[in-house]
Amino acid sequence: MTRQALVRMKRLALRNLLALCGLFAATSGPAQAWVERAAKVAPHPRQIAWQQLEFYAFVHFGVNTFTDREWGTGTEDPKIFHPTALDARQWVSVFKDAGMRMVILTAKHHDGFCLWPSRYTEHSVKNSPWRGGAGDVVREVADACREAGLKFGVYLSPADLNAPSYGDTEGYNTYFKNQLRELLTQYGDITEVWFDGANPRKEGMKYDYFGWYRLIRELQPNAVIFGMGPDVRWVGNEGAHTRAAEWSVFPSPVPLEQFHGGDSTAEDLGSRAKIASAPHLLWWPAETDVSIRPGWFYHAAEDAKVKSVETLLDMYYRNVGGNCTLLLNVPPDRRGLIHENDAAHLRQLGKVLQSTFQVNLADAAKVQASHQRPEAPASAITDANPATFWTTPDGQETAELTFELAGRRTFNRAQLMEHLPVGQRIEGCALDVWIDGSWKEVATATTVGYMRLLRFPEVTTDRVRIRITGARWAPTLSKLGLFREATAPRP
Ligand code: FUL
Repeated sequence: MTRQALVRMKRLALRNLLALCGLFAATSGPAQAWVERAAKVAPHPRQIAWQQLEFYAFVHFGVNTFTDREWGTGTEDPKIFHPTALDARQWVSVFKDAGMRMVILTAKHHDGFCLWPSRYTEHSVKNSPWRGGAGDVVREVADACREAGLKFGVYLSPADLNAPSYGDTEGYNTYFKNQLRELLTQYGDITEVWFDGANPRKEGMKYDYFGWYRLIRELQPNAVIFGMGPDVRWVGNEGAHTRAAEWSVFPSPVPLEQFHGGDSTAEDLGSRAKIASAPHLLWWPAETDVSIRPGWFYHAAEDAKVKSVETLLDMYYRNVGGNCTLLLNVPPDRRGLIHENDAAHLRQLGKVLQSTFQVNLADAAKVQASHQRPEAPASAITDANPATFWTTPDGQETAELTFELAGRRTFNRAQLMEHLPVGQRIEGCALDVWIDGSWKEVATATTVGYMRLLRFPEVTTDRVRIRITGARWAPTLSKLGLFREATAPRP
């Protein structure tokens, strides 16, 4: 018998004994084994690197910018694409000031117009008056991102209303892969490839999803594939609505090799009930796409409808702080610039984020844990090293952690992070503060995942406590942050 098998047997024996005492009665048996399995589904390193980008820009730009439409028809004359002052560095400087770490550009939207001079169609910037037909928006944005240290990704619409082959499965898939190859080989590192839901659909058209994925893995192995793809899930709506419990483990009817996305619109995607009946469990984490304006493309009539700094900040807390990444669309105008209103809101947002999260008031705190492992002690939560983490012995799914701060501190925001390389585990947690001689609960949450941000009225104390009230398996934490958002309303 191997050592591992022996440990497993001992664990089972202990569980049975505890079950006899009634302690584990509700969580033992095959259902619990499946829950344990879900808790141990681990992300691919490329998915972890992607999640760490947290907040990034979506850029919808193309012929629709000039026709004032949201969906083009494919019959637009390329000559209408004529930005007068396009400056990708201006876009990227606004995005960077907002705290964003990547830009995803609509290289091609459903109308088929290409923002790069593709060899495979005449329907592109090369037949526009912009830069005398010698311009390449994809290149200018990719270069500006690289210069500023931001990642770059591309949106390539599976639907193409201009391509004569659209509808002819074989011909169109070849055309599509040729264009994908251009984007994956001519512009340096691509961090995310974005495939939307393939609307408008064409009768009889079958997409060669697995051929696309093979090409991406071959040419850009670190890129994640969104949507109709295996790496990143659409959160399920375009209104930045987040679930109270956002699980990155997704129940799938098929194994990963056969997976090309699934319906992610239900409110409950990953609860115990959902995973219990799932034939396969996949790491498929959520990305939220939402626009700073009502539309995805720029419309002058929406200049006064740019979301307020308060709304954007609230979306940041709920999404980045709710185990999703936030892909915020900011459409350039007809000049080819980010409009002054959008730029002002984004820069203000960046200032608030920067000043709030600059100083972690939990740094240098001393931690006591009800349970820990010698190789994963609670001190790892405050050691400012994201690679180290705390966990409990196997079979221990609740715990209490008490933090003695370096002095009395005033804060109104808390940040919890799990150690994702071993899976997502926490199902419930609470934050207490020591006030006037007793513990006072200030916030509770369900899942944590990559990051949970908690908001509560300002408190001043030198002691806080985290209670892990439930987990699918031995819970982990790699970080506690305590912060003060100065602009938040006072209690
Ligand atoms: C959808 C598209 O139809 C919209 O135009 C937009 O690009 C949105 C982000 O994805 O599927």
